[in-house]
Amino acid sequence: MGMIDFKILRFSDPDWNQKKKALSRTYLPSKEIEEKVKRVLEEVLRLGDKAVSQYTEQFDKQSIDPQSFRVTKKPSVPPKPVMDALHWAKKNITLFAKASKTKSWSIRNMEGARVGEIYSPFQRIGVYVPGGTAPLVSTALMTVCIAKAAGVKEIAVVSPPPINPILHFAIEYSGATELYQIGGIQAIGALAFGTESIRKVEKIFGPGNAYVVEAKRQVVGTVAIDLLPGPSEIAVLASSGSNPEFIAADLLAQAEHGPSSKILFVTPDDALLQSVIEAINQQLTSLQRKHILMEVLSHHAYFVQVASLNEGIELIEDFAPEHLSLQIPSPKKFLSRLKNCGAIYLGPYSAVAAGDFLAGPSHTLPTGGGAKSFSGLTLSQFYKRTSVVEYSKKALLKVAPYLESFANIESLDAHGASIKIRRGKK
Ligand code: HSO
Ligand code: ZN
Repeated sequence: MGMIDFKILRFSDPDWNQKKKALSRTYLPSKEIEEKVKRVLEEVLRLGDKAVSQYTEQFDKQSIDPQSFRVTKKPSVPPKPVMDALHWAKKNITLFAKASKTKSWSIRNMEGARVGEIYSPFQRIGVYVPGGTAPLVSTALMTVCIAKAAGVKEIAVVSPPPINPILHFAIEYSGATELYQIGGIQAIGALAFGTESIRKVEKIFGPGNAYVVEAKRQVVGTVAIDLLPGPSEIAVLASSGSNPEFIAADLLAQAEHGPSSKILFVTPDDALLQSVIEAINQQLTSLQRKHILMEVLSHHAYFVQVASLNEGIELIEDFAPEHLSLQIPSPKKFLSRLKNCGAIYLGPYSAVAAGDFLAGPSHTLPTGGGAKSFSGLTLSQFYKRTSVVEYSKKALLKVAPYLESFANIESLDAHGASIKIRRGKK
């Protein structure tokens, strides 16, 4: 084939340090997207359902009366092979979620007061499930099943119309309590502000396109959000002896998500680098989403020869990938040095697609370098935390002088008086 002009960077390149730096990313929404999102959100806040309906017509080319936003029709049960796959995924996801549960706790502090934290699930949340060219059934499972495991009572899912029938089934099967056939910025607005037909939620979860992600960012403050996941991406770090065909397949798998997906291959071994490119060229010919793959491979794919595995690790930490596949001997040894990756896959048989579909951890992960500041979706994000403090008179008296000192320093005498009044008297 050889039609693609692959971007190959080498440590021996004269401007290597510059090139290396260019792989680091910063999330900045485009001005155009930012303004459009602001306009649509303002309209949803002002006009409620009417605006949601208008934008659904304008952006999704679907004319839906607000009374029909909510999907009440029961989905048909999919064929057995689909059911079996959904069932397996749901079980693994729920197992993982329950194992990660943070328990309420308390200790005695230095003066003997009891201090602790209690966790309670959100009462009402919203989950965005993208539509588009691929019905992301696994995304429904990987958000809603976790909410369910956390004990969230009301799980309102929004998804752009028309909702694929299997996706519809998966949303209900995961435990959604409401489903609305609305998508895009207007759906995020509806969840955040509430409309006549959709009650406002406390927190919004789920991935989406650049507009949805920006809309989530803009409603922070009105509601909480999980994270800002963008187009999928993968980095693979490999050394001599690893399987170029497996590597090529994993790179292509994440690249097929969309034209702005990113892929990064890093190795000290130039021969392996060449074999991975060859394998990509070969595998590409038989894949369906070739147009997307070609776009990603030509514009957002980097094949990097580093001087050593150490340099490779540094580079990956700086790139902060959503997924990292480690194709090196004893990969676990490197885990303590990898802190900026959404999810790490160890060894040749940990196909990233297994994690995408059913391994257990949520595939909603930080992208675009966001892994430096954010973590992937976990059970704990479906909880709120409240601290609890309980003093006895004895414990309070022990620290009364300190409390009164603070009150003096901060010139807040009512604070001081609230301590004094408890002193002496029974
Ligand atoms: N790779 C995507 C998740 C996904 N893959 C859904 C297939 N379906 C984000 O990690
Ligand atoms: Zn994927």
